[in-house]
Amino acid sequence: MAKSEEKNSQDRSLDPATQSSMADAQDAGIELVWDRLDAQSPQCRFGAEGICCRACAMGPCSISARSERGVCGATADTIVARNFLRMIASGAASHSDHGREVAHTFIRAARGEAPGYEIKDEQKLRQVARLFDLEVEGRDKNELAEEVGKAALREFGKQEGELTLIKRAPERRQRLWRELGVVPRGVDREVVEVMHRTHMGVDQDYQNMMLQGTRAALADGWGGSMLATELQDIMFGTPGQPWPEAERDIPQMEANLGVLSDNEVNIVVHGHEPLLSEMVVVAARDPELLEMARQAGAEGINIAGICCTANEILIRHGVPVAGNFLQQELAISTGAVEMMVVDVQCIMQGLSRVAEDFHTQLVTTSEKARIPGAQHSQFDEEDALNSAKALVKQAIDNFPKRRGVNIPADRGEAVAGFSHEYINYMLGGSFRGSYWPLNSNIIDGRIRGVAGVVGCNNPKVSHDAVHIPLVEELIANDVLVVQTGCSAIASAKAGLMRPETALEKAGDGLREVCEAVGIPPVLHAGSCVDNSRILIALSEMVRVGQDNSRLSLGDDISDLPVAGAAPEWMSEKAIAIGQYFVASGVFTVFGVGMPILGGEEFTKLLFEDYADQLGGSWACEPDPSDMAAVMIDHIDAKRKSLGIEEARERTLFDMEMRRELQEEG
Ligand code: SF4
Ligand code: MSK
Repeated sequence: MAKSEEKNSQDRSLDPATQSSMADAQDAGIELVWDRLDAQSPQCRFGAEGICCRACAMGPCSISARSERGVCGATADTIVARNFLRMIASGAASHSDHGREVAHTFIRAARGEAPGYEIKDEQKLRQVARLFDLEVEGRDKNELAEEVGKAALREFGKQEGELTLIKRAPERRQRLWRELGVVPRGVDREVVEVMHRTHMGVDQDYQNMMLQGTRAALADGWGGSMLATELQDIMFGTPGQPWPEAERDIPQMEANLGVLSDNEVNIVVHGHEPLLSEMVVVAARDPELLEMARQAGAEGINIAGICCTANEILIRHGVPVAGNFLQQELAISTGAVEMMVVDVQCIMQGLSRVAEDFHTQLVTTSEKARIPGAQHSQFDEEDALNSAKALVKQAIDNFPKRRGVNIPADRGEAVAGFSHEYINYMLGGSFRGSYWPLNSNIIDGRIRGVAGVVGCNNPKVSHDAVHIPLVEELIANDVLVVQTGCSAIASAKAGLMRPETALEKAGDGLREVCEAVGIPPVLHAGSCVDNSRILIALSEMVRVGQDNSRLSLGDDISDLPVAGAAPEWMSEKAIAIGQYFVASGVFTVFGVGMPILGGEEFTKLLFEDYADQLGGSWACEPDPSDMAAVMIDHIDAKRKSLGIEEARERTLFDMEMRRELQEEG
């Protein structure tokens, strides 16, 4: 990019902490993700449109006016479909392998072979055991947990039949999936079959391929991801559930680089699996280690998170969040991080280069994810607490090596951890917990609908600058927003999950409901695998209406006035999530751009035909206001079909209003 076109930190991010840390890093000559994007620009058009194939050594092939087919004769739609399916497979594999690791640890915890881990949520253990048709009455919790863990593991390797948790979906949805032949058998089987079908010379009908893509995506949402969430809740506690009863509440927290401490040992945990980070949180409270920190000149030990490991420990322990995806390098560049402990997924290799310029020790902990230049300390779940303590001790030893810190002051306050169970409790109380108040408020129009806003950051668009205006516009239009992943962190930083601030920005109806119930209009539901919580919540909204016709919002998820969005997506996991939401009946909009537009027929299938076939479809709208518009239009159309529409204007945001909101915020 020519110098005159170079963007400054204000163009690159909406977030003031990111802007100032980025400017400092630029002054210090530290290479960041944005610099590497510039070096890669202009990026390959064929890749961006999904019409590049390197599935065999006759290629690589790309589709253009000059060559409309690959060497083997593959069309643009076939190539786009292959690439898209492989993204789904990778995303589903990542979430599901996370779930598999949790299941292994779960079984060891139940057997007493993993000291430090325990079965905390017995109520949820029994609920999940019933889903697997296990006998629960009079069973010892550890014995039952071992059976649940084994049943969960079997879901990955099943060859025939149906994934068990599919039965949590509304009946009509299950029937549709059976008619289409897309009910997943076993998680691993569906991922393997995608890889087979997309091999050179196998499936060459994009519609047929996408049936398998749908099956693999459903194996993620209603399989691997849902198992990860449920087993983690049972082991570490369901957010908002009582352990002990007196502590029933959800955590208050702070988010942004400003949570790093200039006088404490800072350990940043980053990635997705909470198995080790849960133990790091425990180790950081150890009196011996705290004393050791004091002797090293620090006032304490501060644990903060990045990405979804952050979300996992935040929603259960209120541990602060240092930032979302695009802030990982900036956290190290503050000079205040003694150690960054990473597990799997969304960890940039660029971290090791930034860490070289500072005293920060970058530590990989999973056999599956090593980084040249980083220390590898294999996490041993059978000795997890001692593994965690050894890392904390090493971080303390690193504290005196600091060479000056520069931490931006910005941090946002939030409440977080709205599990499906907690929302149920908040709406209806512990004895009659139910979604009926939500349905009722949607029917009477106070709440227009519900939106799931999830996903990553992407340096191709200004950081957080699509998430925040979108969420603001949705709540101003009385749409209740549920969030996960880095999108949730964006809203937490911006104060949108702080009830008082957020309520000022909500429409009158939504504000009234949130004030009455005591929740913010933007709910943090957890990490990327916790998108499965949203599937369960949507199924509950259908079920409540089926139990009581006065509260009916139809008999399938596709009838509900809801929509989904991943405004700044970047990972293959986001594509898997998008497809399982669409296949579950949810209209889902992606920002940034989608690598399918080079396949006209394929794009039509996803953007148009799916509305009839699956009851949910994809859209792509990079601008936040356009994104809000299509989501609200969809919600209004569903309200009309349900006969609960009222003529109402959409509150449109122009630049002036946006500026005012930023200033107020
Ligand atoms: Fe080219 Fe066909 Fe080989 Fe793909 S599979 S690289 S389109 S020859
Ligand atoms: S961490 S998948 S950048 S949301 Fe789940 Fe964030 Fe996206 Fe990773």
